[in-house]
Amino acid sequence: VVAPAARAEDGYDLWLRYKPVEASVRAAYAARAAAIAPTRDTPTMKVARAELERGLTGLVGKPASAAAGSRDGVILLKADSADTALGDEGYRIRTLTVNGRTTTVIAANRDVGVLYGVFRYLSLIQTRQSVDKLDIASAPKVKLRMLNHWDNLNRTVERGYAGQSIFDWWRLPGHVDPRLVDYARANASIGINGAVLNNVNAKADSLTAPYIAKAAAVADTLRPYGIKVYLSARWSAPIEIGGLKSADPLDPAVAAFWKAKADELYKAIPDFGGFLVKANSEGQPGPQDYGRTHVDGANMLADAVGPHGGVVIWRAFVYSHQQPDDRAKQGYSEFKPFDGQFRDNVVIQVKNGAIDFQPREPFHPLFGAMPKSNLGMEFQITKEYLGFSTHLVYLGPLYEETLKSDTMAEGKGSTVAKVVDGQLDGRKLTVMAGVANIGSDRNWSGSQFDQANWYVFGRLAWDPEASSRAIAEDWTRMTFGNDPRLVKPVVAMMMGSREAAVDYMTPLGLHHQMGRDGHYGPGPWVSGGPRADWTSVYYAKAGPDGVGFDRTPTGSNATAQYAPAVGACFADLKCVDEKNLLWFHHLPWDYRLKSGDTLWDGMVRRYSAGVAYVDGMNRTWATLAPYVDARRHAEVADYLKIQRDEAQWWRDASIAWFQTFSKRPLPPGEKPPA
Ligand code: GCW
Repeated sequence: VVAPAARAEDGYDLWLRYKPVEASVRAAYAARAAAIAPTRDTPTMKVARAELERGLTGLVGKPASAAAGSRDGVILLKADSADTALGDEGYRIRTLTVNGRTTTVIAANRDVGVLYGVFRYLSLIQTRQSVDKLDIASAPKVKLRMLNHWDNLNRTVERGYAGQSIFDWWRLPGHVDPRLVDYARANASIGINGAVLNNVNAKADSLTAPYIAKAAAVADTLRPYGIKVYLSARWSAPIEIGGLKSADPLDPAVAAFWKAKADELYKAIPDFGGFLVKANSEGQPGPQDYGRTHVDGANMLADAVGPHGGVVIWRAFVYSHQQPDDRAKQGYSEFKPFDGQFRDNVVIQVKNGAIDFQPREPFHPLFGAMPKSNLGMEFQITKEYLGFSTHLVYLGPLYEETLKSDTMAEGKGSTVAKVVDGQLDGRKLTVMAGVANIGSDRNWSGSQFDQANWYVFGRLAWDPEASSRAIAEDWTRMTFGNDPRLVKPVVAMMMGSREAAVDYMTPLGLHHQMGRDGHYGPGPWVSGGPRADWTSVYYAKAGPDGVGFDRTPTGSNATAQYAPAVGACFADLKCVDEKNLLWFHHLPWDYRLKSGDTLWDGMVRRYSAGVAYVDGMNRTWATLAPYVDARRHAEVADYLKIQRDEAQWWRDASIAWFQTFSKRPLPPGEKPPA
């Protein structure tokens, strides 16, 4: 334990650390960024300018104020371009000559684009790129880039591992924690433009007048940063807070309740984003309680917010224990038949995989299957199934793997990314949502490295085709520093970390093997309880004959929910990628893997490889002490030790459990479980 030095680095600044650049390059940067031209001041222009000033002051020295063309090195912020390529939120940064003077122009059609451009410009200096001859244009490919907070009104956070909710409902609206401004800055810096403030397992209270006033105060704080506020709506609110007997979407009184509620919301929050809804899933109420459909429910709400420009984001994470079918099939079965029936302002939000944010899942079969509907992506940033906030697992490769998956829906190249950004079917209302990992901890995310997951989510929402490695490098440079002796090993650690977690938790396509309820640590033996599809044994199907869930035509036939070429490949042992093997197939313990190992031996080796990777991260991190400030270094080192022990725990427990079925010895060189 290191006693915190005064003003020690604690991670609060996230990737927006504006520490002075090295003396050797300072003059060169300062020459380009010597002054900022006066701007026309909208609230957003004000914060853009303030951020630029703050960043430059930290990085290269306080900028002067000077008109463009009056001297070299002036930065001009312009929100009056008419550049169709940039859209509402894009920006262009160029080095131009004004009156013979070198000038950097950060231009956009709207002020929020300027703000994004400012963050981009600062990041160039933060990552030590040249700002001498700039010509950069960038516009987001996805329209709504949102965080979904699963935050409860009592400030607990469902699946949150970073302290309490940052939304302090007790003190709002009278007091707005200034921390919300830093939250807004961080989000704007990566292009996030929406936040759902409350848990999808919603309480109707959040829609009462006092809470609307609180949400309005949050909205006022986030607005200059281009971030809209949304709320999760509880389906049964008309009964709970509206005094009605029913929440039937076809009951005119129910529709009138929601219309009045929408009017009330928009009066308080004129740019309110809309509703997020979890209906008829895991015990939440929904239109099916009245014999109605998801379409009836979503469209009724859509009609309430539509006149105000609002959207309804309806989650496809729907499954029921009364439905005996493979849970992996239920989302598709529920929604696919409704393609084309939702209103234009409805988005169906689909988790990346068909079960639930597992360390690895094949892409959800709904992607590509609903071309006539708006289909959004829901990733989980908080690491419910990936070791909470103590395990170092960089999620960039997980997101990228899903986004690059080819649905083949409209032939080769129909990637999930192209579904999500609307390219494939020409859709305009597009969504990428991330379940936030943010809380009241000083470092926001519970661990230093989990900040990278927030960061990469935002960057990929801006451009779903970006490279998670390049993003990891930017993050590392901005968060820790630019010394190549630091950057290279840290990026390497990050890039392999997700695969390592898959290996020590659920190798070769295994899934849902964690402890019951808490979802922490191994629990492959979990069985019984209220429902089979909440147990590990249901998913692993381990027995003397082998292991794995048969989702081919001889089993649940979930493979038939994919485009024929994709489904056929998943179902074919010669084609399926071994990383998804046991997701789709039930195989004997002596099945031969590509390596030549038997399935049993190969599984054991993968568990061990995961542990070995974490060992490696511990060793690498120890060598990086000279390049990282002491407090953050020590915290990461402590967490890596926890992760090391827990990777071993996962390996040992899993091997011990599965060996009771395989009844085979461990392969040579493998240590028996402790
Ligand atoms: O993964 C499960 C979580 C629940 C969550 C649910 C959902 C908000 O364990 O905590 O509830 O998914 O996504 O709705």
